[in-house]
Amino acid sequence: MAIKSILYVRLKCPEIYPSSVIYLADWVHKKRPEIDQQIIDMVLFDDIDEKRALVDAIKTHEPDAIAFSWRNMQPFSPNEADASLYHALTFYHSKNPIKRTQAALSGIRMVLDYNDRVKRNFSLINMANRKFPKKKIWAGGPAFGLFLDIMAERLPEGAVAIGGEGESAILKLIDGVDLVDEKVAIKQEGKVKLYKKKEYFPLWEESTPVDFQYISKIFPNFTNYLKKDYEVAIQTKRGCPYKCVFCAYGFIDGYKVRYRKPEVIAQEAEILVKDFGVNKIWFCDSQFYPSRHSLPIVEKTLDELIDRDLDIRWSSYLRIDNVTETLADKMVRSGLRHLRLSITSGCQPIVDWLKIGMKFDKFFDACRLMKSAGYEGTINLDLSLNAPHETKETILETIDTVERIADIFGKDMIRPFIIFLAIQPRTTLAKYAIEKGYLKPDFNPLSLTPFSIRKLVHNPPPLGKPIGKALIKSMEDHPDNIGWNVLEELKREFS
Ligand code: B12
Ligand code: SF4
Repeated sequence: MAIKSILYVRLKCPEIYPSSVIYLADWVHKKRPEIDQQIIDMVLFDDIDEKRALVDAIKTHEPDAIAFSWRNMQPFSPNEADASLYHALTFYHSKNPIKRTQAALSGIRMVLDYNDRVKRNFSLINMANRKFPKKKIWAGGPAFGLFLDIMAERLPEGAVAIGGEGESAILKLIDGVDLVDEKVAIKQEGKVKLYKKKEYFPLWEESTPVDFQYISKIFPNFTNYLKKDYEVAIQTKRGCPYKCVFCAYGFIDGYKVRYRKPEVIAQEAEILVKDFGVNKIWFCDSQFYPSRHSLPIVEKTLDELIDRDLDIRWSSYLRIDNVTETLADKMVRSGLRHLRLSITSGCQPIVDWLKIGMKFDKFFDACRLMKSAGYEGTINLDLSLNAPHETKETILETIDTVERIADIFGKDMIRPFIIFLAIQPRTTLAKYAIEKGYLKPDFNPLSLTPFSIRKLVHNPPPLGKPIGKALIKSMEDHPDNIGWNVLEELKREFS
């Protein structure tokens, strides 16, 4: 059957700009302009209204294909801002039985909510298939990147699940072309068949600014994301060349960095700013400035933004260890507003073991360059205390490093942010955890129970307990300044 119309269904997640469906629908429109497209966003409906809203949209638009886009599969991230981490730590480390019981109950409630959301999403997809059996069912998005096989098991018979970037796969689905060269999973006769992607999408050659006028027509709720100070996402590249042992982004996006053209990125930003009133941007790359190889293109991108004199404030996942004086200056002048620096540890041998590829002498120089370039935003320093090989001494070294960074920028500007290493499948850390016996070889990263959560967070003994306790105490006593208080507590305890 030739596909003439597509309804994109953005499945519910905590509210965030829906870049997946916007980039995808724009791409399809440019390559197959004859296709009639519509976007419906489940974020904007109450749980109770989702099914009705979807059925109404299908009846109104009568699409040939329903393309579900699913963002998060792991809502639990083991960081200080996540209440489920507090409940898990309190349950395991608190001496107060009342608090432990409360934590257990709250933890169970969160797990039930999480499982409920996953069930609701699958049930929407299955309901659409049951009620409208002639329509093609496609499902993709970040949730499928790491868990394609597990997710495809729960899709209806004949549905196609797409892992990772979707541009070439969706055109093949539209054209009815064989999908054997794409990262897809197809469920047939109860069995899931998996295929591998042969070639990544040529991002450079194919880059064009999103046609937001078209997007506003097919996505009536687009305006919801254009409120003042709403963070709109723009992608500037895909891929990251590093292989940090805990990170799965290379598996999702590839290790080769592929760029969008700098002038295209700036044109896209300009349209958003001038025609839609956007003033806040997140460059949604795995890594905005991966390495020195990227320097010319990253500089050119910032030049293009500066030349357009756009009133924007931007942020991104960003490494600064390879920053130059000129780049620091251009970042600041183009509107860099917030730095989130994932140093993970402040101890060089630990950072080396984690294969982060960062040297602290260069990192301190980079901090000084950012400061002299006039950077005045806040800085989140992501710290994964209790990484493999961590000791009391390495934690004290980390605290010392954080204090040195604070000396450069000023203590008030630094926010140490405690985020434990989460064990993601297909990473070296997962292999290590299995070898060490923390995890079973067949661990299910998607099974969230109070017991599995504990295993998926890397916080083993003997340091697990003092770190857990320091964190609980700081979360209770200093909710506005958790990171510094955890570090001070551990400094007292370990010195
Ligand atoms: C940037 C980013 C963020 C930024 C987003 C900033 C912003 N304003 O947009 C921030 C820091 C806020 C963030 C937060 C979180 N993130 Co995040 N984030 C990313 C990152 C690096 C890029 C996502 C992105 O925007 N890509 C650009 C868009 C265009 O690509 P895309 O969405 O993947 O869409 C493409 C394909 O998926 C596909 N596709 C999508 N839908 C469909 C549908 C069909 C039918 C088809 C054919 C194809 C298709 O085609 C699209 C175009 O190629 C990814 C990792 C990665 N490298 O992909 C993680 C990622 C998406 N995040 C993830 C998570 C878990 C989170 C958090 C829950 C973490 C937390 N607990 O705080 C929160 C959730 C936020 C929310 N409200 O939902 C996970 C999601 C999957 C999972 N494992 O659960 C990812 C994949 C990382 C990981 N750990 O695996 N994140
Ligand atoms: S630099 Fe960032 S995106 Fe790249 S592998 Fe390391 S953690 Fe992942």
